[in-house]
Amino acid sequence: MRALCSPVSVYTCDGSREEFDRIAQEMVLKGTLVPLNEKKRPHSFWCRSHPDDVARVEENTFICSRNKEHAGPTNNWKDPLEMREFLQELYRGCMQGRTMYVVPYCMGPIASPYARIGVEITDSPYVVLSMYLMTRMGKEVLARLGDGEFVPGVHSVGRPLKPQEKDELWPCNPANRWIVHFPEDREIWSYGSGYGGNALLGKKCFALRIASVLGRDEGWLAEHMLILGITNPEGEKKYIAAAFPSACGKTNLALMQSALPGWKIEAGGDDIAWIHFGPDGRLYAINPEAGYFGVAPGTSMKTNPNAMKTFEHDALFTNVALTEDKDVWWEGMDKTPPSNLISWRGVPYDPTAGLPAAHPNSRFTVRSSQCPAYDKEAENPYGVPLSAILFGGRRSGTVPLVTEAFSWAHGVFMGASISSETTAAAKGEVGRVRHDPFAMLPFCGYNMGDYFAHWLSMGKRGDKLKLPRMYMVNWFRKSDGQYLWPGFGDNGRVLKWIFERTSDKASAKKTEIGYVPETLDLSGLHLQQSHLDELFSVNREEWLKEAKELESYFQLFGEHMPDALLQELRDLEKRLLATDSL
Ligand code: OXD
Ligand code: MN
Repeated sequence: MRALCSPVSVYTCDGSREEFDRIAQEMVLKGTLVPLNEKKRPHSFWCRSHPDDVARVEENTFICSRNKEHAGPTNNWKDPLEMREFLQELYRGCMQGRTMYVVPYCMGPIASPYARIGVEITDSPYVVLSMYLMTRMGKEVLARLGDGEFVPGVHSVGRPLKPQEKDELWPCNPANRWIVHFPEDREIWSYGSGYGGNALLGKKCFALRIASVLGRDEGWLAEHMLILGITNPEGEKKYIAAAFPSACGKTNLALMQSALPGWKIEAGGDDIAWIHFGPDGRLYAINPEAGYFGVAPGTSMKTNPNAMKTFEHDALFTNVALTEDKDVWWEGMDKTPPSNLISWRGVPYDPTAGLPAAHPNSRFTVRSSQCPAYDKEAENPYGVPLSAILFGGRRSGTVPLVTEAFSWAHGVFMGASISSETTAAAKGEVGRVRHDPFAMLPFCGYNMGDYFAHWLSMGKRGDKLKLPRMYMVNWFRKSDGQYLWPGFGDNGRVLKWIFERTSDKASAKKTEIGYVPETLDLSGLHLQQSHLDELFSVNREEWLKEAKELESYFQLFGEHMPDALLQELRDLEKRLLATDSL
């Protein structure tokens, strides 16, 4: 890679704090990082990206399997040999004038038998700092690696420097971005972007796209899911994993403080879960990451106090606004913006201009162990046993607050049916409803139809009584433009019902689409009865439309679409059409 990319020097990261400080200091001197107020937010930095490098670029993301069909209809595909030839030219000399950093990192606790090692080569010091916060990284990883296997990844901002040329604050190459995966070779090549999932290769590229392929081949699951621990007032603890599309509240749910007294929620992970069968036949989840790369706007002491406390120190903020006294601010932190803000574009913020001070996909990057609600079991090498798996999306209509699946296959059908309104986490239009099966649309490294089949096969391998129960949730239902459900800490009420269902202690009503709560603990919450009714309502007309729409979506997968899911769809339609179905 050194011969191909021609960097000035090569540096292997040891993962120490001294190293972080040294690289951060270099970036401060260059002007890319601004140190925040030491008194208010010690050891933290503000950073702004290039205005065109602010989100994941799905249209430039490729799965280069040998056979196009193996990438499936939901991924961009290019022939791997042609792609390799193209990349050889693209990367030639791409790191001129820059340091090549070699970042050995471990996804999962170092001692975990389920953890995997990656090595990211990058010419971005911002990526090095982020990997330090987001993963276990450096010397200890090299020691574990020995001469074992790792997933190689190369990342370049795609902006070689000529001799004497002055660098930009955020070098990148928006006109020429490539996020490329070779699933059979377990390899990642990323070019042209320095932001988030495009550049931190351990996250979406490895822990989801490549790992989903590893999971298919080895009999486990790599999922876009948070992991949380929930303890009832009697001290019994269970674990829940939940899949939601990007920027739909996974971090808020994972770090939540339940509105119900006595119910404790602990955060295991906020974005990715690797799920294996344990020796007792239950499914166990580890969080491959060690940090949060969370969406900042909307995060406040009201919506997510644990997140606010997590990044009180040792945090990196990207594309948020900067206050006069060198602290951070974003929309939703509090009602009125402080005066004399500097916007994410680096200019004085003009509140009358109608533009946000922080970019909607601005982020905080911070170690998860700093979270006051951090679940120590997140370090358990064998993971935590799952009692329930939730699937959710952002849907203003049709989908009730919570529905329990009739069976594993029905739960897989629920996962496959998720649709959600698009958000700022990916480049493109915001607010358009799109299918996002298992919240994995941009992250599945192989044919999504085969992925559905893999989920079904996991259920067949497991003992029915030990498998987690599955649920569909929707915090975002609206009436007259208003959210019907308060969300955030009040989602703890839904978690309580799920907790008790998994011990067969809560009652449910059978509907055409699954079980809904007979009663939910609404103590202390004053919702209009009509709103409550609407939250749990199943409108047959709307669901028939939904089913018809799903039928045409599932056709996309042709013969890769498992019969068992088509059968689930037919059964749903039958229940909806029957007058006395229940
Ligand atoms: C993320 C995403 O950053 O899903 O987690 O976009
Ligand atoms: Mn995500």
